Amino acid sequence: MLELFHAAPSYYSMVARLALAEAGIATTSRLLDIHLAKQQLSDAYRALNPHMTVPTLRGPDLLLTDSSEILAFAAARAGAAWADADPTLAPAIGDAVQGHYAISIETLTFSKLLTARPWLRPLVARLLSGLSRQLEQRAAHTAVDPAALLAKAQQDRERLQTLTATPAPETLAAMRAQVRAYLQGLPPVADGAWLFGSRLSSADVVLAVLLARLTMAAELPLLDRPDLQGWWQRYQGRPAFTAADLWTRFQRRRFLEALLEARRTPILSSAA
Ligand SMILES: N[C@@H](CCC(=O)N[C@@H](CS)C(=O)NCC(=O)O)C(=O)O
Repeated sequence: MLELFHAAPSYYSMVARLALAEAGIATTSRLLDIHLAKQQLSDAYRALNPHMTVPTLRGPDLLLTDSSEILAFAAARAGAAWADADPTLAPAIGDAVQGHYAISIETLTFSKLLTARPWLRPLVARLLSGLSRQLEQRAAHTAVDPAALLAKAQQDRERLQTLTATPAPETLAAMRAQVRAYLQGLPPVADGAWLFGSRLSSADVVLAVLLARLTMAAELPLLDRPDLQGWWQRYQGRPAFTAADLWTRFQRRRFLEALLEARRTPILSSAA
């Protein structure tokens, strides 16, 4: 059985959940609390995923530590059921997937949050700089891959820089332009079809997660193409959309329930 380590509201976990659901791949859910308990930073999880991020997919002979790898795995398993299997379409699908990964979802989400609630800025700054300091202190006192902890601390400092060096509304405007250009660059979609014809593709999976996030951030007006609006309506009716638990609004109760469930996650119970 495959185990999916993920977090309920996490964007890249949703990419993995949707890819796996669309490909009909069953997994055991292993929820992580990446927000309060920060289980992704634990040594047990670090041994599994040195990037200290979710999602991770683990199987008897498999360890995938990035959503793009899980997406590619799902596409390979789906075989001819997905348009990715068509060599004439694969390059364009690959470009659409890559274009999606070039968008910093975190910058989009946080610049929106800080534009709407500027008073959160000092809190976010304190949290991120506190986290960097804690990681640096841990790195100084552990023999377990301290370089990875320092790299993560540096990443948090860079996040802080991105969020505070430029006023949030300016960052948000740049993110909106990038997302708009991405959506404009997607192929025209025929009535009743998916992005690359009658078969689903990896690009459909990432687009669905992106649009779910735009909806949650009240940024769906960026989607002004009627063909893609029709696509989005159709996509939300797919069984996998429900099965993958794509969040289109923040669900406080579910968020807290997932944190509680995460406390019981046997992170490495079946490891060597
Ligand atoms: N490139 C990675 C990015 C994963 C990622 O950034 N995950 C976020 C949640 S959406 C995370 O784990 N954040 C926790 C952290 O960075 O400490 C992927 O596609 O899997």
